[in-house]
Amino acid sequence: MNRFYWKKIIAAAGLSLTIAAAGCGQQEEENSADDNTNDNAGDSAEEQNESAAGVGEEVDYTITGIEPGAGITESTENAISEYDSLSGWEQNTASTAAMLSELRTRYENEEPIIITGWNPHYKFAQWDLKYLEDPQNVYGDAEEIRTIARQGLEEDMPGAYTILDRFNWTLEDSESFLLEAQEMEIPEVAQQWVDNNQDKVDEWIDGVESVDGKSIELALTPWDSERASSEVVKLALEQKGYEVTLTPVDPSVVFEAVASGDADGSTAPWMPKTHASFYEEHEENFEDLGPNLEGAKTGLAVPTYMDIDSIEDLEPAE
Ligand code: PBE
Repeated sequence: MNRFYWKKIIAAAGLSLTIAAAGCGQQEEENSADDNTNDNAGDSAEEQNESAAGVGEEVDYTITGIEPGAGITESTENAISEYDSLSGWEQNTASTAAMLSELRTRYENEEPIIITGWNPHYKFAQWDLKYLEDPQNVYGDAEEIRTIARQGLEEDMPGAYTILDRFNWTLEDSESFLLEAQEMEIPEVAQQWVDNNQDKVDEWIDGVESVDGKSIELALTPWDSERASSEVVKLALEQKGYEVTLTPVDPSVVFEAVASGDADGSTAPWMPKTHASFYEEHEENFEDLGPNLEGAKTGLAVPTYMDIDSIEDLEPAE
């Protein structure tokens, strides 16, 4: 892939982030409130089924998804084809901002909604949400976020390679960062995080030789979790004299760019499920430096006031 192509895709990815909340019509309010007042004692299997069938109808057999190019969008298409209970359902894709705005509105009105959800993200701290059980393991139990490097980076920039290889933080680090980022710009939160955690940064940069303005380009996906990790790694690399460019693109392009050598590395891949198809396509042509965050998760999620627990509780569309 040539550089022109990859830069063009960047523009497209940037654009998709600005798509405003798409016209996902408000659901009628009838019935929805009643479903939440069910006394557990009365929850026979039959009643559960009834209320779950009601959910399907109330959400118009639609899952509120995010960007079309996200890994979780592909996982959700797989879920729709693998679960009988989702037969005839659709996934509405627009943007993360549109999904969050729809979630906010529905939540405020205690109306049902089924979203594609993931951690690390602030939404579980902001709203009472639960993942639906996924007995067929389409989304996997736990994901990890990994660091990848282009072939030859270790020889060309051993110091940068070492810092990328060592970079890791926890789910808690990332989620408290993302909560802060509700009030501040991500680069500012990153600076604050590094100021408060210089001991961790010191472990990553320990013994690494300083360079004088060597350029390094990291590809990332445009979600806040990856903007956060990339900004933190950028600051760590800068402490050793690297000049770091961060380029947000779709997940497929992250892998293409690192595999072709157009980008030097990335802290954005989610495995073993979310980005598996892109990973497997390019696996011969990049180096996997292992997890930088463990305990990530993706799946279908609903507000806890909804009376369903599993994807299998749903009913196929007629
Ligand atoms: N996400 C967040 C992305 C990766 C980071 C789970 C929404 C996805 O590709 O699905």
